[in-house]
Amino acid sequence: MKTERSAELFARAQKVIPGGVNSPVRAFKSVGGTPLFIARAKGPYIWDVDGNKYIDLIGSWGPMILGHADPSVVEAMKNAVERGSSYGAPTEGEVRLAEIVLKRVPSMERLRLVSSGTEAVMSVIRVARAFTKRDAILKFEGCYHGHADYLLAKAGSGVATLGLPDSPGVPADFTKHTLTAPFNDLDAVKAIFASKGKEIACIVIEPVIGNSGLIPPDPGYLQALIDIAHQHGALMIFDEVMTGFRLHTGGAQGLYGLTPDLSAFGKVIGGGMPLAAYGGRAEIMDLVAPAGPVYQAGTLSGNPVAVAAGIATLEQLGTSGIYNRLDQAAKTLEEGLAGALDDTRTKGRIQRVGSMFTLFFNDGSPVRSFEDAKKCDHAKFKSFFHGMLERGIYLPPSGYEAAFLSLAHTKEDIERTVEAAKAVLSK
Ligand code: KE4
Repeated sequence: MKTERSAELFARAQKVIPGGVNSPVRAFKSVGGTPLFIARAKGPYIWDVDGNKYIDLIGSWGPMILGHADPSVVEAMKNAVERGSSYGAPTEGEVRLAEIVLKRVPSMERLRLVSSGTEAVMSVIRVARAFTKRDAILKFEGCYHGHADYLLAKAGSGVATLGLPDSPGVPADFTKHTLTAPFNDLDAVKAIFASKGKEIACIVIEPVIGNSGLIPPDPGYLQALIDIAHQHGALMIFDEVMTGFRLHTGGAQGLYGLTPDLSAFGKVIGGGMPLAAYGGRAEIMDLVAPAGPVYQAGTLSGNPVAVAAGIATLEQLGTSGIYNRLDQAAKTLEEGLAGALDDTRTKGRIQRVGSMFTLFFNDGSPVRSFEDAKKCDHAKFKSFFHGMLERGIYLPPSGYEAAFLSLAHTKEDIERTVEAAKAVLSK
């Protein structure tokens, strides 16, 4: 596979952009090799600048649930941008998008549009702190919520100790209110609330983790967290940036029938454009300026072109049966990949919720936490990744990421992916 042009561009990019990319995971650091520079994409396919075509199982890390360059989304964006790209003033589209989201996500009574998942989570935590008048937050190992300083925290020595910065440039003071617990471990959460329950403003969680590879919650775990939070006067925040409108028309909370107090959305909601949202109960969200005193603002918040892409995407996702169709296709892929592991006697495990999945190379036991994910064979993932890439299958370049199937992937695309996996694993 010729990738000279990508290599040239990568060399050029590293002279002007840190690491040559505008988001670290794109640099192929954990799998090695030269990142592909993409020329175009359509439906389930992407083409790199050397003309190589791939079946895309990243989908821009989640947004492209309809497939790339979906005609209705392109049309909506064209119509919008011909009327101007940004006004810095309210538009009807923002109201329509908010009404669509509130109708599909019953826990949401108010929402605010912002431009990235990081901004959505950062803002929703500020509101939770204002509403509860508390400072501490509880997050979970292996969950990623964007790059706000205090969320770049790792667990301190004991499970109840305060967070330590997980990146240079984050002052220790900024993470001292960030508590961390292992995912799927209720006892750890009970211990933290027993010692610091009065200080905790909120729990923030990926209801289905996509950022350690795909890790589902144990049955009943999320509801138990909501109950513990409420017993101590804390709020429950679901970070649905990845799961929102991906797993179900109402996100993970819709899939599992749960009611968090606040939620953050991103990715799918913007249809591939820089658009995210946060929201929840009106009594909490009406604290947000200018309705209330909690400040949050954004020049491009509710951008009309991004809103047009979001509305076009969510309108298509409102078609009845569309999530079943996507789930069935993902189930077929999961079964095919599991079959490839069996046929080649490769030790490993597929974990899937809806159209998000990860192939873990381990002894086949469930991956229930970030600790479990770390124990997987990431060297094997690295060679699997490159073997699949050579066969025209573009997986996320890290064993700690979820892959995404879109509504544009055909039966043949799924069969080709499974055949490629069998070929790679039998080597
Ligand atoms: P953004 O600021 O990247 O739009 O969203 C941050 C974010 C928040 N919450 C969750 C659950 C997320 O998954 C993300 C971002 N996800 C990563 C994928 N692991 C985006 C890809 C990247 O960082 O380039």
